[in-house]
Amino acid sequence: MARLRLPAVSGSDITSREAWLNRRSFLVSGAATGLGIGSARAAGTLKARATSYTVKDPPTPRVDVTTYNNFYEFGLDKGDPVQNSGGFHPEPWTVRVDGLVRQPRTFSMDDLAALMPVEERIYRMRCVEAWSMVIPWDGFALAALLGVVEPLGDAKYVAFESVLRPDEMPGQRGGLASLDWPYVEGLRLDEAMNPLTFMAVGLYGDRLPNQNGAPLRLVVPWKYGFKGAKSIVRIRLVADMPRTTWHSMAPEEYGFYANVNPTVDHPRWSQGSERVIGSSGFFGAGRRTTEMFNGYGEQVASLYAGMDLRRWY
Ligand SMILES: Nc1nc2c(c(=O)[nH]1)N[C@H]1C(S)=C(S)[C@@H](COP(=O)(O)O)O[C@H]1N2
Ligand SMILES: [Mo]
Repeated sequence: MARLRLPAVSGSDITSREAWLNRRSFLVSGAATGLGIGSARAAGTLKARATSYTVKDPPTPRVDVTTYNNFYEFGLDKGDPVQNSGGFHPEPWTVRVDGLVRQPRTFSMDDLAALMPVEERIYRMRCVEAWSMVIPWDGFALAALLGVVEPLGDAKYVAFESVLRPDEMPGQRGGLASLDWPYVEGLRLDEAMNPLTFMAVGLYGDRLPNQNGAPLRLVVPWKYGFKGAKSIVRIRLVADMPRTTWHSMAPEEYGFYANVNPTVDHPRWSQGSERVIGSSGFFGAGRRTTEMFNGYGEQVASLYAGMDLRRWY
């Protein structure tokens, strides 16, 4: 880590999922690539359209965005993904988009580059562990991609599957604490079609580093960060709510919806405020109040009209 940090003694750190996973020591569970976007361009630089999506808070320094990560396929500690992902190969890569669609299709990253103009979006990201960042992503709206495959009328949910490569991902080779691989996340179809829902292929104007989910990852800024599956190989349109990784691991702690909500605490910590990563300072500084829907209520609250968000957390 290039930056000096406070010792990891805040409540959100000591009760993190990592510590919890280690305590549980449950049994080991079970155990693709011409990325055109960027590769056809000069030295990894994405030519993104300027953003119309931005936030008041300053962007988190790039060094923090790329060294403080959650990507359990590469290990449980925040520094593990950058440390252990050097042998991961995000090129060549394909993503299969199928299920309840009229035009199922396998896209190479070159196909995506040709179909999807890249734009920048500066989004807030709030992890369920009560820390946050502001990240300048480069990518395209998921709705544009789904439009290409034409969802059928009976499609109600979208499932996102991360890559399974135990040879390149040490966290998938088991150990005391392991998730059920591959990592799967999901959205309701109307959430997936919301203009905010984004497929990132880059950050800070360069292709995604391995540790941030190269070459393609989901970003859903009004939901907890775990909804944003990394290194996606398959997107499936389905009729029923998909079985998602964290929700099936601990349903009472990680809801399917996982909308950022300061009034619904995690059973083991408050969600009322968050530690702002990259902000230096003494105790008390570097925290902010957590906002309903992470500040995106105007764009997404109507998706949940009439729903009890305490029950559907
Ligand atoms: N495949 C996969 N995707 C994942 C994770 C993971 O462990 N595996 N962690 C999630 C969590 S908990 C968060 S907070 C974000 C972190 O994204 P970042 O490291 O790019 O900030 O990725 C999410 N996507
Ligand atoms: Mo997270």
